[in-house]
Amino acid sequence: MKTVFKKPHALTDTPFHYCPGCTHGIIHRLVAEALDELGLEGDAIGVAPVGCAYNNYEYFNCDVQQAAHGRAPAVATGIKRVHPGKIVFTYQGDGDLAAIGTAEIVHAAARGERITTVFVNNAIYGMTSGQMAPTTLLGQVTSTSPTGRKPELHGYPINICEMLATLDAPVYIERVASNSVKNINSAKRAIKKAFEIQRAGLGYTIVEVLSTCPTNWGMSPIESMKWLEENMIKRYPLGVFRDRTAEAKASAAAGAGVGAGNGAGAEAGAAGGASAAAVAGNGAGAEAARAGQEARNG
Ligand SMILES: Cc1ncc(C[n+]2csc(CCOP(=O)(O)OP(=O)(O)O)c2C)c(N)n1
Ligand code: SF4
Ligand SMILES: [Mg+2]
Repeated sequence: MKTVFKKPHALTDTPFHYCPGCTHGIIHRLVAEALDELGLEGDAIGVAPVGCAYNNYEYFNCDVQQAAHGRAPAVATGIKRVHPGKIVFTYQGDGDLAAIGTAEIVHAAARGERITTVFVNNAIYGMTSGQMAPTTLLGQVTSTSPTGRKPELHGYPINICEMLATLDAPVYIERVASNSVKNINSAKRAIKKAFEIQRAGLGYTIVEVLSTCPTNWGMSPIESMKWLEENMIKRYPLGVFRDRTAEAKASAAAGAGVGAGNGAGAEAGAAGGASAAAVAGNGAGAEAARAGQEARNG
């Protein structure tokens, strides 16, 4: 019999523990498919969050290090610097990344660490039973905003991609969604591209995936997909917020240091040298890259 559909090899056979309709499982699959297709499984090291995906080391068929809540980018930085030839990715929820881990993600991105972040934004703390997250929408009911999120009480949602796109170093920032076939295909393309950029040693990449939490949103799986489409995408528009792949490649080819000896490059990058120079602004190529980005940003 011809096999037309199978589990990616980069996923183990352990069944997911996620609730019905939760898109963490879809996003795991996309990461695994990208690793398979790029032949990276043996070279990948994941960093697991604290949140519903805390035990994704049971699911990914590669080494995965658990980090304390919010600290995945710092842990990934250490792993990547010790193993510059590996593909190192963090997998983080919005409570993990945008609340307790805000400092870590901003500084890892600002340093241009050559890691990839898969940011799963479901607008709520799923694991701890539905508290408000920094990404909770205005008016959204959560267990800690029972009458809806109010700006005067709870402040405004944080758009992580837009915020990180104000930094010089990131090479690739894209927001995608997990609610339709079209959007899931696009999410896969984005995750794969991020890994390819990391494999080429070009710099920091992040893919935000809008996700569902039917359990804590109090909805059926179908209603939650609809809610994501009608509410989350309005607040968190899908698209590419930064793509300096071409510029970073050109700088690398011109010998600016990106990708030239990952270990040394990472060290220099941290000190504001090679990798930062390639994407951020010490050198003609980088100046051009910055001008191009500014033009795109309007
Ligand atoms: C230092 C620390 N503070 C708080 C917690 C409690 N905690 C566990 S998971 C979590 C939030 C998870 O939400 P998110 O990161 O959005 O992941 P999700 O479950 O929604 O995927 C919190 C606050 C913890 N484990 N450690
Ligand atoms: S609580 Fe929410 S985020 Fe966690 S597994 Fe269930 S649906 Fe997914
Ligand atoms: Mg969450």
